Amino acid sequence: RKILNLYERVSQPLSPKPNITFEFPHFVFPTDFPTKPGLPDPGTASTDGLNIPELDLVKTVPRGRLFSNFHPGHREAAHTLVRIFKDAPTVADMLNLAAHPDVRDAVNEHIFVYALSAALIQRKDARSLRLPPIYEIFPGKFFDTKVRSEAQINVQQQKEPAIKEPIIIDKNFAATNRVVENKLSYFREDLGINSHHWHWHLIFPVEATGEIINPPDRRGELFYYMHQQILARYDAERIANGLARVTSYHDWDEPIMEAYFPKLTNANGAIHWASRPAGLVLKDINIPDEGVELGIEFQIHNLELWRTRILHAIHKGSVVKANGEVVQLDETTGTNTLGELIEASQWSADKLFYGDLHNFGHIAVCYIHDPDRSHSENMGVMGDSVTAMRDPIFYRWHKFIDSLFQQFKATLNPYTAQQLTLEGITVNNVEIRRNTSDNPGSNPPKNLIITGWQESIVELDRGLDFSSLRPVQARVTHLQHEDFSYRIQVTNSTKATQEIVLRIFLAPIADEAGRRFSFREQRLLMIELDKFVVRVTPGTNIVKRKSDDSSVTIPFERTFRDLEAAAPATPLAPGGVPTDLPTDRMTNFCGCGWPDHFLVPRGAPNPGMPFTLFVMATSWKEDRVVNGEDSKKLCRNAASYCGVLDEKYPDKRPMGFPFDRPPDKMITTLAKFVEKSPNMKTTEIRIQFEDRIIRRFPQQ
Ligand code: CUO
Repeated sequence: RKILNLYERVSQPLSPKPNITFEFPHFVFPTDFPTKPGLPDPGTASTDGLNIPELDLVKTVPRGRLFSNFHPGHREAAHTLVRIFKDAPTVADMLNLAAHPDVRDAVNEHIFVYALSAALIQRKDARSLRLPPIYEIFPGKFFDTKVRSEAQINVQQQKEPAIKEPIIIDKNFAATNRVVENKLSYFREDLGINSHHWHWHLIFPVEATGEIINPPDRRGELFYYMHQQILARYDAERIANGLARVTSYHDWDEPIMEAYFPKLTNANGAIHWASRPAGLVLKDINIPDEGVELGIEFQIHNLELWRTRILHAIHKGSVVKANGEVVQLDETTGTNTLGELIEASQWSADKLFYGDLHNFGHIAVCYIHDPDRSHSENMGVMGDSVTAMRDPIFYRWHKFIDSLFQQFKATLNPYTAQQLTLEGITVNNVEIRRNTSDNPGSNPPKNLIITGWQESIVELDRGLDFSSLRPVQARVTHLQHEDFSYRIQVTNSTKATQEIVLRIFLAPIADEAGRRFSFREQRLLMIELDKFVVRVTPGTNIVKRKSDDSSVTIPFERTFRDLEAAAPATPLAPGGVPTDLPTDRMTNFCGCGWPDHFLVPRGAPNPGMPFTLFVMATSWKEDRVVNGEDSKKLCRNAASYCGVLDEKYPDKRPMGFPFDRPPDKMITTLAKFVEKSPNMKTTEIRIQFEDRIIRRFPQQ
């Protein structure tokens, strides 16, 4: 609860604050703070006589300004605060420091939330603590300005926050149907998808702070894979909506024709995120230092130069470090090395030479409307990892970034038969069954998944600065699918029980015009649905697996509360602080993970959209990654896209295996690819979208 309090109305000062009694009475702020070497000297004494660390660098991004974690100056400011929080001797000291008005009310609110969240994740002594969903902290990054006004009217009129009368969020608020790209707004503006993206970048920051010297295991490869999977999923949605797949944005002189008008504002409505009208062209960025805020300057020519150098490295098969050492781009570590280089992170082989390509692309696009800020405009949504996925250009930019990785993958030898087969294991059959527990007598057709809309409630009062007296709720509509299970028949023809990894993927069969994909195209559209280990005894085995158990998703309850299952609004204590918060209001710290409600693409109306479901068995003995004895397996819910906190990535194979590399050129269809390996199996399924509200409880 104390942590939740810290996240309440972060744009408003804590003190003096008539409506909120802040609760840290028994924490004593340590007067000798900081105690660890390496921290800045204690700064000036605060009003109540306690010393706080020097925050000048943190304050280079003033309060009230938007924050970009792709901007090196902003990142430095944020990481200075992360380090201060991490270096506090105890969690209590850290919270005390965070709650101090000279910190909480003095630093940029976005940086405050970023730094506190990052420190809570990175501190091993804070792992059991939870933080609220990012859309509750900053509703302004998710909901239309109109929602804010409506909430304000409700609060002023003292309307009951009854579940039956929440503010209704229009799922198409950003544009009309005349905008073709708006067909995909249910994906791009989804709360769970954007929360996932924020968490991913929070867990895998571009720079380490404090004692972390090594990056998380295979961090660069995860950057490639997680974003590649976003593209595969987005393309499946596009095809379902009759649109062509995303085209790479690599001709930077070309006007960007897909506009985006976010209609977002900050908590007090004073700052609007910039719109990006159609037809703008990238310009050199030359933002001067303003007041205390650090500027940024680079040319589009820099991006071109960095791209050339990176492609040079890919085609030479090696990168050169700043000290002249040559690092081979081999099949084991090459993708990871490139990921660090392209993003670019602190672990780039040579950031001066290979540059900051991906991050600066975000910056160039987010200031495209006012590249020197001569109009004093704010940045667009591409600047913030919480909002970037709302803009159609995000996908085009990342398609370009992905094309660099794909060019590298094309330099690797195709997987050999030995890498693709598993002696003694045959996958005979795979099918999908819908869960019939609600209706036991029914016998739904096999290999059909139904999707539709679901309504869920979100709480907005934490993030709206006028709402300290009354709860504010909103009802959002999001995609949902009915529960289903996989039923996989595996024959083990060896004499012993075997532990195998089952890898499940899904990909559209044909493009928007009905033309069937070649294997070269379809492999790039493969969406990972699940990956898990099972034991198979000699003979025939039936493996059943529930869709909710997916290794790519976090459970529904971590994203939303179900509308009908939701508890009544939390009563407010005198002073406006919620007295007791049910745990399902909170997102676990392991908030990284694809949202369960978006596990499968939407599909198309009756008779549905055809997809290939693919299953492959590999050997767990070979693929297993051994972690130390003290392995805690924290945050392992969504390991496929997010890894496991503090541990090695739990699968030795390249991410996306076996589809991450182009196949032998003789293999032109997926059927030919599968034919040679009895441990693989495909089946055709359909996903049928029903344009109505479907109810779905998570599986028990
Ligand atoms: Cu996630 Cu570009 O890396 O947004």
